[in-house]
Amino acid sequence: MSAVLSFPIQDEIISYNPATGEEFGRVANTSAEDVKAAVEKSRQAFEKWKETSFKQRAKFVMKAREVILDELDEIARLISDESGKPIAESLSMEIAPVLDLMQYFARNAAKILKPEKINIGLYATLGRTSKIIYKPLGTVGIIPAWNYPFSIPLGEVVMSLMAGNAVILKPSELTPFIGLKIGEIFEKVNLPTDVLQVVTGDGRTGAALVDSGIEKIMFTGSVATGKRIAESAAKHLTSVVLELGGKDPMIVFADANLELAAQGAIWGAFCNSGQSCSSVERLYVEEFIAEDFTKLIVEKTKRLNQDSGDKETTDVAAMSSERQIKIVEDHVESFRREGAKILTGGKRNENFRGAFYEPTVISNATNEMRGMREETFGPTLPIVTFKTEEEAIRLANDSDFGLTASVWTKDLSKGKRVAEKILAGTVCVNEVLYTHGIGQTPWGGFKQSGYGRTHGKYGLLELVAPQHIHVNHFLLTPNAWWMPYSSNAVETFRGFAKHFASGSLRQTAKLMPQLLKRIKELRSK
Ligand code: TXE
Repeated sequence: MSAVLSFPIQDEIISYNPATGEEFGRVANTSAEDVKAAVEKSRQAFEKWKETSFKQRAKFVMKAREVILDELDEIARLISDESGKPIAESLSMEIAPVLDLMQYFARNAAKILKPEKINIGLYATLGRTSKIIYKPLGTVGIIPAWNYPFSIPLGEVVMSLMAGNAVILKPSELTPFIGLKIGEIFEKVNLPTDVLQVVTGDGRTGAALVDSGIEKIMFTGSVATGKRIAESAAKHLTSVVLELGGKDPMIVFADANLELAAQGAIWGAFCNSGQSCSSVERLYVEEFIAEDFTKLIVEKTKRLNQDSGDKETTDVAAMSSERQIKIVEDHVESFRREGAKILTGGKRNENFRGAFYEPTVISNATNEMRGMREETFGPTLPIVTFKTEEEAIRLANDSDFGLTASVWTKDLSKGKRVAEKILAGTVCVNEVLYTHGIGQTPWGGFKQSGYGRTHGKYGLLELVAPQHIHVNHFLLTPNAWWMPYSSNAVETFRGFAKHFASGSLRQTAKLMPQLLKRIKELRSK
């Protein structure tokens, strides 16, 4: 048993195929006691793993890529069956991007985490040098959601391993088999025992992992759970990265390529049935093109093919769960009640037994409506109009969330100007949603969307502790600021404040006579 942990079953959780509502399988609901045992094993495994070279770690990651490529269709099918998403998206939005991330971090982690000399300014003239080395943290706990159950946890596993950490992954209770698959992949490449463990279970298992005092938690999920985790992690001073979703705005100016913007809006709102943290959940369109643009959106939405995820031609498939569909029903109902118009969709798709909700376009929405403020996480696209650039920016920023946003215009300088005024972790110009797929770029949000970053250099730096090594190469005299103090010392320190602290060598030269006097004094003591 190396990568996958199998515990005696204390309690089970059942995973369902959301397209059919049928049972997909059962796994252990790992107890707090067994989580504790996993953490102990993880700590032991870390002691050896932290000593491995980047080259050795990369070998495991690159071999794991090969396993995924060998089992490409089987894994894509597993992702579709357990999470509900179309097979096309299992490949394009889960497997392909994470394979790219794997090769990127396998090849570049050493470069990103290379020891770094620091320019310490005038302190260097005193014969000192400083450098930073990056040390692995220990055990990283990964607690992902169910919406990208392969790419999000696997990406974080790979980055944690490349940084030299041991990992415990607690997959979502809605998609445990996909989590176990990640463990199995690393087991196949003989990753040393317990360096990666997968503990299945629900929120209680997750809570036990947070409460175990491990070194880092990487969490993806709801704001409420994120806050609970941050609170509980604080008891151990465990640091946390929180990725808590969004209510992402898309701004379409009249001078945009409207055909492209409409296609982008539809993909941004309806891919993965709208269950992406960076889904388009608010569309702001310039007033005098709003009617034509909305018509275009509705026409295109009506042409989408909704069917089960296992078919290659399915555009929009099942949602992940009944629980999620209820939130969408509730939001659409509140749009209706508050005076918005449902132009297409607006109900469950009764042609299917499972959790299917029709892609829904809504007009006459306003920022005050509940469905414009809370995360829907479903296939809905509410549209609001604006008159000026300032109004568009104000409406886009009028949200508790700030994960991603997009601006659509052919005028790129306007696009960039508006992008920089939007409070979101990522803002795209004439692009939407997909940058989680670029492993090189940071991912994370402002405001209630969470804190910390995954992916890119900043994501990797979350998984290490920078250690400062400072060396004094000049061993002839004591430091001028050491004891004993005297009037001569105080005069020197005045000089430090006035001259040395200016950062200027020329200014500091004025301090030399006083400094020599002070050193002489110290050496005579
Ligand atoms: O998430 P939860 P849910 C949003 C979206 C959705 C809502 C609820 O709006 O409707 O969240 O989704 C584990 N200690 N997002 O209920 O509960 C849990 O087992 C430790 C946005 O599924 O946050 C699972 O593995 N762990 C989002 C994970 O937390 C705990 C993606 C997420 O569950 C725990 C998904 C606890 N006390 C939902 N309680 C995004 N950022 O993309 C639960 N968990």
